[in-house]
Amino acid sequence: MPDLRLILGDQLSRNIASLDSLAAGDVVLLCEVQEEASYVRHHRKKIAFIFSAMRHFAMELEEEGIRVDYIRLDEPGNTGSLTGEVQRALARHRSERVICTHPGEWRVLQDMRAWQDQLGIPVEIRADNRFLSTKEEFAEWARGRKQLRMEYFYREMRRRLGILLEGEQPLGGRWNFDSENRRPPASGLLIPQPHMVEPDAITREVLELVASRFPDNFGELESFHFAVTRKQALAALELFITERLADFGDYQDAMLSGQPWMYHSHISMYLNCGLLDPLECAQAAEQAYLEGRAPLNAVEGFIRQIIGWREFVRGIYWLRMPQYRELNALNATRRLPWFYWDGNTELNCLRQCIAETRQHAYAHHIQRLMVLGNFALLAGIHPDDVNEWFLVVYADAYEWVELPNVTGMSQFADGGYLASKPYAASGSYINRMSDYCRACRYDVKQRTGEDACPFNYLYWDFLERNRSLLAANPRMSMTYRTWERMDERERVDILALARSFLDALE
Ligand code: FAD
Ligand code: DLZ
Ligand code: SF4
Repeated sequence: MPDLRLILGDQLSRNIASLDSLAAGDVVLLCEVQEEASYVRHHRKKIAFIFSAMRHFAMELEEEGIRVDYIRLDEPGNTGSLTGEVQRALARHRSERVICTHPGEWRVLQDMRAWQDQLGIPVEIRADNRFLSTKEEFAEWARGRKQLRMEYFYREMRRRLGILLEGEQPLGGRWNFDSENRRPPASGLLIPQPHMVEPDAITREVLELVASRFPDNFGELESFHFAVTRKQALAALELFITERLADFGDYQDAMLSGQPWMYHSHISMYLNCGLLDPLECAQAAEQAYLEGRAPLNAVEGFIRQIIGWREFVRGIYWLRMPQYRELNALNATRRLPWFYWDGNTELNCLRQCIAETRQHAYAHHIQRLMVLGNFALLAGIHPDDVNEWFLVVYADAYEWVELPNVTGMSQFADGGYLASKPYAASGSYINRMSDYCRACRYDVKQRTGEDACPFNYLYWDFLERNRSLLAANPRMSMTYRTWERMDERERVDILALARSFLDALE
């Protein structure tokens, strides 16, 4: 009897655990299902990317001589759910066992765990071998720690993987060069073109399918240029290493109108769906440093994101789910303003970042954290709404990575378990790190008055509103002192402006 080997849309790696020791007659099942395509109303480019990458991956397996059963979304009889499609495939192939890889989301894991009883056959769920730290290793590292700090986890990962080391010590004498990675955008920066792939016949067919089946979802489908095969994703990585990595560090936090890609790598969607492997990305960057093609601050910064942050947030997700999804430490209750969907706002920084997100299903980290996330934090938006938005709009979004970044890093909804202080900032941060304020209807230098930048008064209002939770934090005490030293009249004006702005949001 052939085994049924299930591959999900974000498991498109030839070396994935569920393809290990594949026997000649085994069948590999990939299925496009309505349930996965609509559990949130994903960006249309995200759906197109995943379907096209799935179809290309299936074709490559077939070219190797592997038996593949590929179910298209519009195929007659498609039940619309993973469970239904596994059940149908078991009957079709007379299989008596399912082999899968641990999924990236809690909700899918619950389904998979139920299959054994539901379908009456053994279901083997193999550990996801594409991460550099297992769930168990992370839990062991976290045991007994009240707060988790990425920096300490990262140092252990550097040592364990032997990356950027001189003996046991960090290359260059420091583990972290972040303090050198905060240059504002200089004028006249020459930013290279991103890696772009012309859609082939398979992608074009998928684009038509998505246009007709998901006409009202968020996001544009036009000018789709993502890589959809491993070969293309490797080319995207190579282009980043050659053309952008050297400046990645200096301008990591910089934002410029009309420049969504800056010097970032744009590989998160490839990493997260399995087209690229995290260790190969980190090692490619290390090699560039050793060959003198990129400076240490850039290379260390990039490697930290991949072997540090990416693994760290995944560890937290599996350690703390399902409770983590319920957290709302700051008791934020407001609904997400509609302009997050249509971009119709006078706040230029938000308008730019939302427009780029709609167009590309991408925004870089500082846009997500210090503009889009920061505003939601200051305005007290309910974490459920913020999480839903971030899960919908980015091509790299799966709950294992989206939820800790939103609930933990951006919204401080876990009360400081992941981040030592809230990433809350006034307009002056955005002004320093971008050119957005120059073309804004608001004045970033003003704290009060009808032209004052809303980030300015919302920032102080946020601190005042959350005083009981934040004032004891030693990293916040200077800020509270500045607020308390402010003229009483100004403080009253600031809070009143914030109140009327927030009331108008609703
Ligand atoms: P680069 O800046 O070039 O970084 C290189 C790689 O490092 C990325 O490709 C990514 O794999 C990894 N990385 C960097 N920062 C993080 C991080 N904080 N967490 C995990 N991996 C990281 N990333 C996602 O992959 N999916 C998400 O759904 C997601 N949601 C986010 C939501 C918020 C509110 C914030 C603040 C961050 C979120 N991130 C998410 C992290 C980060 O913003 C993206 O990984 C990054 O912007 C992807 O662009 P890039 O590939 O050009 O990254
Ligand atoms: C995101 C996504 C989408 C849009 N569609 C599918 C699909 O049709 N079939 C599939 O197997 N996977 C899809 N995915 C990815 C899954 O949602 C992902 O595997 C789970 O969220 C677990 O991370
Ligand atoms: Fe954003 Fe304020 Fe700058 Fe306008 S002035 S772009 S609202 S930070």
